[in-house]
Amino acid sequence: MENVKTLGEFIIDKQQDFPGSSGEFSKLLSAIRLASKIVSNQVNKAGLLSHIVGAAGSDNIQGEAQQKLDVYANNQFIKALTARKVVCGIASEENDEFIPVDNDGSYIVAMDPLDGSSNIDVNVSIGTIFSVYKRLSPVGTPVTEADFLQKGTAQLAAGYVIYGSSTMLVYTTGNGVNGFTFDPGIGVFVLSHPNMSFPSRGKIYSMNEGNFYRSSKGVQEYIRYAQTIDEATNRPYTGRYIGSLVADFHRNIIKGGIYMYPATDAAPNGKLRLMYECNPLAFLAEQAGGKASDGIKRIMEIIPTELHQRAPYFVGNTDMVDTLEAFIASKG
Ligand code: AHM
Ligand code: MG
Repeated sequence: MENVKTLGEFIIDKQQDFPGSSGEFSKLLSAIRLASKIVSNQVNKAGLLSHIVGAAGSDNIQGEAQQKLDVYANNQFIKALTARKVVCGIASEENDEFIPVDNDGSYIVAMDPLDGSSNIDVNVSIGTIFSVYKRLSPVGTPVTEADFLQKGTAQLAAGYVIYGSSTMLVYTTGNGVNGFTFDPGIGVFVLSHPNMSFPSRGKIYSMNEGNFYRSSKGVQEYIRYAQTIDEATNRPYTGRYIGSLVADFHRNIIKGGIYMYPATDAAPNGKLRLMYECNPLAFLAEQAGGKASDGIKRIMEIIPTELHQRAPYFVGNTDMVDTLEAFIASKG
């Protein structure tokens, strides 16, 4: 194969940009790469494997039913990250408390091991979301909750894996966004989408519009704006909602658009989790020239007070998020 750059090679190249680095961070990314391959392999045959499809019979801390594949993916990522001895702790959407790992590890990982799990049983795209921080407490001591409760701006890396018509791993270390497609024939991720960025103009809006009347006036007005015919501004926008954040985000970064999960009467802080979903995709969005907001302020500036905290979430093309914020500022 000519001109093919694998994720493994890419990680090594990037490590050489930091002479003297210990390689710990590369090991961490390799662990994520390995777990992604294992989960991808199971996702691809989910319909065949009764031990992997369906409810696990347990709830996570948010009271949501865990799927067997949620639990499986969680275990695989934890196992891979633990084996490399570079992570001191892991916080997962599927675990009530953070998991202390290795006192000598320098990094912490926050993750949603399988996002969009209501789509597993119906063969629709799902994903993994991850975020990496440097610990605050000294190496060699037990990890503390304060190590996790850092602002999104402190992220060293963030990314997602989409298990779609093909599997892709997309990540940033704060130097642009790169996407790698998994080639199952040779078992490697190949750089397929270098330097990803939102197109200059977006025309897709993604929201569960069943929540329309539960949303604030500002959000309702923005949706009406999105549906209004105005050729000069490319409207009406196209409505697309998969119900898998990773898949909706991935489409929007490629085609241009805004994803919205607002606060609702039923869920005053929205549904999505700041640390596992909002912050990592906010980091990617900003690195791709986009923006992420809770409707008023920058997502990555929110100081988390608890691991499983939620936030209203608007992410996508900068101009679209700006307009949405303007509607919220004037209508609430
Ligand atoms: P999950 O982490 O339990 O899968 O929940 C997050 C998912 C997102 O992927 C998706 O965008 C959203 O929940 C869909 O929620 P809704 O069904 O309320 O539209
Ligand atoms: Mg999720």
